[in-house]
Amino acid sequence: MKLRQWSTVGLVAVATVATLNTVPATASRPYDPTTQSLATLGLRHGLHVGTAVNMDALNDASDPQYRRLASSEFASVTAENVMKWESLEPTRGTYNWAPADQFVEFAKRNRQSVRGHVLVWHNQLPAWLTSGVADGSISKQELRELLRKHITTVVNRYKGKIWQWDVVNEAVSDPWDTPSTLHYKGFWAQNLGPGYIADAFRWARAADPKALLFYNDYNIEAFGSGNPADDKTQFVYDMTKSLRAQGVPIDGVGSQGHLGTQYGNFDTLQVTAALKKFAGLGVATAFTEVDVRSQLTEGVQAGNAEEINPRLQASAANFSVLMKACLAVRSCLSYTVWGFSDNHSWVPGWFDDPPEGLATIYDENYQPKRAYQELKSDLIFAGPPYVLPRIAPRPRR
Ligand code: 9MR
Repeated sequence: MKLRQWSTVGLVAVATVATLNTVPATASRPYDPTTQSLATLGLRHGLHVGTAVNMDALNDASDPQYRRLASSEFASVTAENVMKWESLEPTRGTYNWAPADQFVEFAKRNRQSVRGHVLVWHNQLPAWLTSGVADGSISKQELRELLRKHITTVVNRYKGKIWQWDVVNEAVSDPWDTPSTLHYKGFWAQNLGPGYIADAFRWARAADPKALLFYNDYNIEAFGSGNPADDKTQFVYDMTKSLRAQGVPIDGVGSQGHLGTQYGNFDTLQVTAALKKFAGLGVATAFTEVDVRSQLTEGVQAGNAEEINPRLQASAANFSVLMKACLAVRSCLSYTVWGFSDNHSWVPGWFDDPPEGLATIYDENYQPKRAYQELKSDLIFAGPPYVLPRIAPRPRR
C-alpha cells in the first residue's frame, strides 16, 4: 500500500518533470531561462527588448563583441545617429542613405524590429538648414515644405521596414529652461509654431499607413504635480490627448528613460501608473532610450568598491523599475536601452562636469552587470496574472 502510494507520487512527479521539460527543452538539455537572451525572454511576453546601435562600433572589425551582442541579445534596434537629418542629408538635396540602409539591413538579417529615430528634432539638423533659416535665405513657408519633404522621403524609403517611428522628439521644454513654465521649445516651434507636431504625424502617416507613430521625450517616466506648467509628463499627456481629439494619427508615446543614480527617481508603481494613464488615451507606450548613469567620483575612478557597488546596484534597480512597470502594462510594447556597453555610451562624452558614466547594462569589457541580470530576472519571473502578452494598437488613420 505504502509502496503503491509512493510509486503513484513518483509517476506523477516524473510525468510533471517530463511535461515541464517538453517545451522548449530537449531531453538532453533541460530548459534554463538564465541562458536565454533578453530578446527571447522579452518575446515570451510579446515585449521587444531593444538597443540603440552605433554604426561605427558595429563596423569596427577589432570589436567583434559589439556586433555579436547587438545581433543576438536584442529583439529590436534603433539607429543611435544615422537616421537623423544631418546624417541623411548633409548637403541640401544630396542624400547619404548608405549608413541607414546598412543599419536596416543589419536588423533584417537578424530578424529584429526597427524603431525609426528620428524624423523631427531640433538637434542634429544639417547646417545648411539651420543657417539658411538664420540668415533668412530659407523662408518659414519653405521650411515647412522642407520638413514635409524630409518626412515623406525618409518614411517612404523605409516603408514596411519600420515598426515604430519616433516622429517628433523632445518638443517640450524643461523646468530649468527660460521661461520655466513648460512650453513648446526649440527650432521647430520657434520657426513654425507648435502646429508642426500635428503636421509631422499626418505627413508620416500619409507616407506609411502601417508604422506605429510615436512622440518621444525624456523626463516623462512618472507624473509629478499634475500641473502642466511644471509637470512635463502632464504636459505631454495633455498634448497627446489633444492630438488624439483632433484626429492626429499618433499611436504611441515613448518615454526615453535617461535616469541617474544621483536623483530621487521613481518606484515601480509610480511608473506603472503613468504608463496606465497613457494607455487610457488609447496610445501604446515604450521605453525608448533607457540608461542609468552615475557620477564618477575620484573614488569610483580609482576603483574604490565602496563607491562603485552602490552605484551599480542603484543603476540595476532603476533599470528594473522601468522594466517591471513596462511588463505590468500591456500596451508597453518595447524596452530599448540607449547603448548596451559602457565603452559605447553617449554619457561620458556628454556629462563631464562632474564626469558621469557606468550607465549601461554591460561594462567596458562586455561583461554583464547587475543591471543586465536584473532585467533578465524581471523577464523570467513575470507572467500571469499580472504580466500578460502585449496588445499593440492598430495604426491610426
Ligand atoms: O546618443 C546620441 C549621441 O551619440 C549624439 O551625439 C547626441 C546628439 O545630441 O544624441 C544622442 O542621442 C540622443 C537621442 O537621439 C535623443 N534623446 C537623447 C539622446 C542622448 O542625448
